[in-house]
Amino acid sequence: RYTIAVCPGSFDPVTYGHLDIIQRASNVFDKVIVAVLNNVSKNPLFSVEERRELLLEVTKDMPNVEVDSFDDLLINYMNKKKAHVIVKGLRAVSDFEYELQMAALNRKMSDSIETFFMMSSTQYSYLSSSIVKQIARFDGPISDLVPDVVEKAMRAKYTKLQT
Ligand code: COD
Repeated sequence: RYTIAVCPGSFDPVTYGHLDIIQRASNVFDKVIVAVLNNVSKNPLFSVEERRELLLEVTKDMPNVEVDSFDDLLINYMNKKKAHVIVKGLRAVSDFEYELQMAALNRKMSDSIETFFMMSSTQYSYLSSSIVKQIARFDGPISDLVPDVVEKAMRAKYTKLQT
């Protein structure tokens, strides 16, 4: 059957670590929806609209990848999209406990939905949006961590915040 997978996340902002998982998922599943969570509690650097635009830009050469946002339980969103697979990246053991809990709860809420985990490529295993923000905040080097458009958008944000 035609398999729709969802890569959910905050993507504040998208990094090469996210892109690696999205790209690899797009080689395995028929369609991949990258879904930005509109997470009010997280005090994000970028608005949902800005995060979506950056994701659209960096996935534009992946024909079976769509970008969307949601403000709901992931399971409700999955049902709405008729998607059966959640794709998550696993970086280190520290990701495991939380992901195990979420996968188990999601499964309990909807037993037709499976979570697939992909091991982070080793060169990105240390990478997270929050680490990139810490470095960019103090004008440190991030060109190996995020695509060019994202770097530009971050520099613009922090310049604005400082003036
Ligand atoms: N290498 C590989 N994978 C990576 C990397 C990297 N360097 N960096 C991030 N990832 C993966 C993460 O493991 C994650 O799978 C995904 O990319 C997104 O990461 P983030 O940091 O942008 O997003 P999170 O962790 O803040 O997103 C959390 C969710 C939005 C997925 C989660 O909170 C959720 O599903 N919320 C919806 C509400 C809900 O249903 N809650 C109940 C769940 S039981």
